[in-house]
Amino acid sequence: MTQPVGPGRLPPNQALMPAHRWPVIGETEPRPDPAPWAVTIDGLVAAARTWSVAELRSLNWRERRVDIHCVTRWSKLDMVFGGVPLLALLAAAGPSPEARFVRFVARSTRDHASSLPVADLADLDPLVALTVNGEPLPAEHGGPVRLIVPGRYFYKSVKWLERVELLAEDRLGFWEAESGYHNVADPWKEQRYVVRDLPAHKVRALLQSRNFDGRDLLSLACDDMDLTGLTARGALLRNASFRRCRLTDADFTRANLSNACFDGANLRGAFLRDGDAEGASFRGADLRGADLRGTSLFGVSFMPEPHEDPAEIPAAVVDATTRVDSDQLSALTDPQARFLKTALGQQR
Ligand SMILES: Nc1nc2c(c(=O)[nH]1)N[C@H]1C(S)=C(S)[C@@H](COP(=O)(O)O)O[C@H]1N2
Ligand SMILES: [Mo]
Repeated sequence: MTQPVGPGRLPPNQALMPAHRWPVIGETEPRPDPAPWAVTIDGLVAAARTWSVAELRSLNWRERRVDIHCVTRWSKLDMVFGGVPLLALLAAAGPSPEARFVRFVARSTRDHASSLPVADLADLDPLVALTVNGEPLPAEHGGPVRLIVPGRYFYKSVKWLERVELLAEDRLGFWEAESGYHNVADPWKEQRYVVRDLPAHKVRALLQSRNFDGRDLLSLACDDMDLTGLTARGALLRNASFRRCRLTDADFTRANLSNACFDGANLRGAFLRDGDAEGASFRGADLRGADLRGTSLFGVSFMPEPHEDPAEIPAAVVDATTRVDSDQLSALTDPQARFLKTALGQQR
């Protein structure tokens, strides 16, 4: 069941996850480490401080109702997180005047991290969270302790927080550096990605070759083009736009298409296998004969959202020749899954 959402609760181009679902995004567990859990604040502070989880529990406990918005276009409203305000911990450590950024480091095999400007902390009021909806945070969702940053895309909310470092200069976090995620991440301004600027002549040559194999083409814009037979195997096409393109028989095997837009594109017979299409949009796209097996479809939209005009944004053309594994349906919001299931059953 999707509960009705009042106006102004969902940032642009976000859709609600059903209440009972909370996907695990990115890392699924912390780095194995026998050391007891502790959160340390260091860097440009008067006195570095460390708190054990038990100590955190005994500090200024606060419960906070937070709406979470993932950059891959799903949101969950009214999550209640419990923990200690980051500002209370910072006050105890005493940031130096030259500390302008705060970096959050996870107990993670890849040293997963993210950062915020110190100047934004008073407004955002992040929480060092230990519980969700009254229960301890499950490990896959960042337990025993994660950061919650209200008012930012959820990638700023680092799971398995163990270090808070005050810095004079910013250091890009994991997603911000690796995936072109926007360093501010305000969902109300749709600050999802930075735009990678390729010189126009390079873009032209690339489009003429119709070969994107293995290329990093974040946010590439190629609306309204004839790209029949394009090969884009393993290409990084996050946030790319292919609106109304001819992409018949295109090969996007193992491509990263998260948040890409294929609205109105002709994808008949295209291979979209074994890739990542989280948050992508296929509204009005012709997907007959297309193969999406093995591709992650979290938050994908195939038909207009309730607030959109179906005359302007029609539903995708999907039938029994479109190939999707049944377990991929569970990654969709309820209305999208219902639409796809019905359409897949149609013979033509
Ligand atoms: N340590 C760590 N924290 C992380 C990530 C990660 O991969 N590793 N992914 C981020 C992203 S992109 C999102 S959307 C949220 C997902 O949190 P969830 O798995 O609890 O839904 O965690 C964020 N924090
Ligand atoms: Mo995310």
